[in-house]
Amino acid sequence: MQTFNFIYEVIKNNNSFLLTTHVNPDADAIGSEIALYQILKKLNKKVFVINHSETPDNLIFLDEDKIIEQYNPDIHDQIMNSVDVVFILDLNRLNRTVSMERILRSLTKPIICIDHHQDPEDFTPHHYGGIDYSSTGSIIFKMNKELNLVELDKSIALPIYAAVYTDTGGFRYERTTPETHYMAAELLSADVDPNYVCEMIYEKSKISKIKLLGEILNTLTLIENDQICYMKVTREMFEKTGAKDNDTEGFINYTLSIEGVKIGLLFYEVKHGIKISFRSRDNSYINKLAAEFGGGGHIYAAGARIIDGTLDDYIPKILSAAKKYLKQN
Ligand SMILES: [Mn+2]
Repeated sequence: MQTFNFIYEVIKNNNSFLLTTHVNPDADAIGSEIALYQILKKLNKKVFVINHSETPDNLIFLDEDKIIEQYNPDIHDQIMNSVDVVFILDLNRLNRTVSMERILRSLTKPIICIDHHQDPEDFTPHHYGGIDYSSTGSIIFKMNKELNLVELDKSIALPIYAAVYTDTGGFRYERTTPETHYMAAELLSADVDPNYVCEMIYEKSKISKIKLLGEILNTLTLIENDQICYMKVTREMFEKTGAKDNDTEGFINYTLSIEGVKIGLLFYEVKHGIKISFRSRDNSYINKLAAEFGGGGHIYAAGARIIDGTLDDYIPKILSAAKKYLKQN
């Protein structure tokens, strides 16, 4: 079993840290950053949290002190060059940091990756976590506990709870274990209100988002004896409803919520090209389908982006490729 001793030494022997995460951050990404920020601050370290993307509206409650900055090379390259250590959280490919990838690759200081995705890219020798963990937040929790770094108070427990709660789909997904619930019990004991977290993340939608959901559900189509379900979202739908790009978070889950559906796909038209979300169940290794189109992710949840691709070109190609992944069963 992997220990966190190297991280202990790195924290002990250094003073300044940069934390970052993936494009379009979710609650696991933001929650892990804020929790690790709080841990390091309590240890009297200097900490910067810099992301490619802005924090989605429904996660701003995790960053009430506005710790997270959005990457601007003119301001942040100097900081990134000067910090002692970089922590990269909740991502397995450095290109998931988009505009920050170039500078991250140029750094010669220790980079520590804490993540739970499949097949991590070899951009550092220091990877912690792995696919047995339900969330990156749960790795931070375990690390803090095993290394006895700081006391688990609400400022750490709340972002970790948000990370764990969302990445397990509200304690529903496969990697939800007795340990997940023991951890949740400890987090709630640190004064986290589960109802508040759920309400802030899932129950503060703008009407524009729900209208966009309506538009997207209107495109829902079932093929291959109703085993593959796909939907699409176009720029026109955003214009019509006034919704924002990150409002589509979680919509893909409607595909797998239909009885008998084994593969769910959501095709997005983005400013440059298209993006695809892939979901599956029953041993359909959907990350391999994503990889066919230059993407990746978890076994049952993956994504891809095709610059210069169009929905009309790629929907038929991807649907045709998706059929192979049903036959594995
Ligand atoms: Mn995650």
